[in-house]
Amino acid sequence: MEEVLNRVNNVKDLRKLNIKEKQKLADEIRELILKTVSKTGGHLASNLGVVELTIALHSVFKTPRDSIIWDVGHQTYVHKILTGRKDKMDTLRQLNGIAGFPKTSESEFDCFNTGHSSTSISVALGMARANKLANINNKVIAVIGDGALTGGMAQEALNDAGASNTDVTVILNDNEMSISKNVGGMTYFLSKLRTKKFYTRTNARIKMVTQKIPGVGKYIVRIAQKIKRGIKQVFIKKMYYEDIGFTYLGPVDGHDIEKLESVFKTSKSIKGPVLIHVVTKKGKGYKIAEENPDKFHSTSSFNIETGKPVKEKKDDYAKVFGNKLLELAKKDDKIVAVSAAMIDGTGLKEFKKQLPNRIFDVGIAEQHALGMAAGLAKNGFKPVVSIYSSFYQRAYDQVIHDICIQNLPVVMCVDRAGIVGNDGETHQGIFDMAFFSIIPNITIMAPKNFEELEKMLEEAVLLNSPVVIRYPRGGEGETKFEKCDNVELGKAEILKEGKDLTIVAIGKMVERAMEVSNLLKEQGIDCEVINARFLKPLDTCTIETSIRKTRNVISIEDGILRGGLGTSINELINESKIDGVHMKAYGYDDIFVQHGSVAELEKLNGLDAKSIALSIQILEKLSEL
Ligand SMILES: Cc1ncc(C[n+]2csc(CCOP(=O)(O)OP(=O)(O)O)c2C)c(N)n1
Repeated sequence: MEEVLNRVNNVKDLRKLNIKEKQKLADEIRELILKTVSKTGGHLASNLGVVELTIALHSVFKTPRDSIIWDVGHQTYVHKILTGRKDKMDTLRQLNGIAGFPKTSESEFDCFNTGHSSTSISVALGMARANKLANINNKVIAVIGDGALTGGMAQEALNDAGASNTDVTVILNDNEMSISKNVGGMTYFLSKLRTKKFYTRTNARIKMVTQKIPGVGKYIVRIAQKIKRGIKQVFIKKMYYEDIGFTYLGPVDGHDIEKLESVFKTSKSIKGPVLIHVVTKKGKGYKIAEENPDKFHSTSSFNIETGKPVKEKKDDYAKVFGNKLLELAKKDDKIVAVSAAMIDGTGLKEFKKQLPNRIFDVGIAEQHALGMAAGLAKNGFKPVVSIYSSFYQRAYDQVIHDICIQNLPVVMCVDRAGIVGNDGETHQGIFDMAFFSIIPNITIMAPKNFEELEKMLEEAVLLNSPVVIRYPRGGEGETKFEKCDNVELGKAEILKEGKDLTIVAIGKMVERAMEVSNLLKEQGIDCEVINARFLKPLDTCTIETSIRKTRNVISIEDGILRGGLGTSINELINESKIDGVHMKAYGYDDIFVQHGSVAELEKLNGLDAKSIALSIQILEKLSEL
């Protein structure tokens, strides 16, 4: 029985509850999240870990006047439940339902959109500075995980905030986990801090007691803080956060609402930047997730009793990539793998198990991953980096400056390329072809199926220059292709000959091209289907010959149109001066794509086979044949 949750529709209701009721509320919220995510899929373990933290935050801070910026934003289900969206939880991550991440368009309580890691402290500091300039006295709070703290942007922001003399609060949600166990030197430091329970109590008590003394309270706090710092220096040689300008409070038990509220109240009266160190357990309250927090970081729908996925997981591109890379690395000891906190997601788990010295997990640090890979390549190794498409966005300069200008042989695998579905606009991998294709020295390929990915990887590690291989989330399509030619640099593959219409597609959209071709055949239109394989260098010869024959061409790609395959074919038509050609490009047209299933989103954007085949523009042109 959801006795308390039934009464809590918004933060005002929450603030009326006593501590016992809030504790009961926490249990009920956990149940709702478990029930929801077991059906919709989503980020389970991170949300179960922040139930008390979120309750305490909304109890003490006056949201939405005070702003909470959630780093990554995958842990905001509790926040959504408490801020008026409880009844929409069954629509979580579904098309037209509530998003899995904060969205300013969804609620005034979502004060900033997030999805990518390590941005919250910068944004919070910007907001706090704006408040200061405008004489507005509202609080700004960044909630950041220990994983997200490994990101360079977070470190840059801490550096700036520490010396800013600005009232900004950073809440470090430390659960010792990124998606997997957190990595890097910062984790050693945090584990030392975590054990210093003594200081929490001292800190909070000094402030609580002394601030109650009228007149001299503030003065005493300052002296006490100085003494406290002195003591701390004796026990913790380098009190890093205080040294760079923060007042450090903690560590606090992140599942004790009373303690959390107490430390948050204390923090409100402290001038300048404050860092509150909160220790939580990922997956808290659901034993199966507590024991497997990495598996339940992000999950598809599952059975609550057993924790088993509803649909058995089939092989996917990431796994095929990981297995093939391991096979190649066993034969060539110059091959090394690089991951930015995504060993499991990118299929490198087995590689790590079998060749632990030849894989580097650098944390949520895509810029560093690529810079470091450039160094490995410069000194004679063949680094293969696997990063999700949308996360390459933040390492663009490293691709240009560290890798491509020096023409270094780094293989950049772009996982989750194209539409990823329910994670929504921050995660859709639709920009990579456009932003990679304009960089000199780079080769860009995309496989139509698993077999072609393996062949492309074989080819990529032999090339002595930067290579991108992009492939989608999940498995290959249903189509069994009759052939899979060996991969030859810059060579496309003609899958079907025809005389009326040339269809050029790349990557997973090659299957779509075959479907379109079959549908059009029923209408008497004979298509030539070309698997481009390479976006760069494009096989202009094969494509031009086909266009000259059919005089009608369409391109299909799972990326933003400008700068992608369609743009390249249009350029080819113009440069080769092929007159009287009807051309239409199918892809995502100048748009950020929302959340929903991949199939729904493709249909919505006119990219399913039926929509393409029925596309009025094409049929009009073709009727002239
Ligand atoms: C730039 C970027 N790289 C990778 C990811 C994928 N990712 C999402 S959550 C996460 C781990 C976050 O760990 P932490 O901040 O500690 O939060 P927790 O889930 O443990 O609460 C990662 C790597 C991302 N969202 N953004």
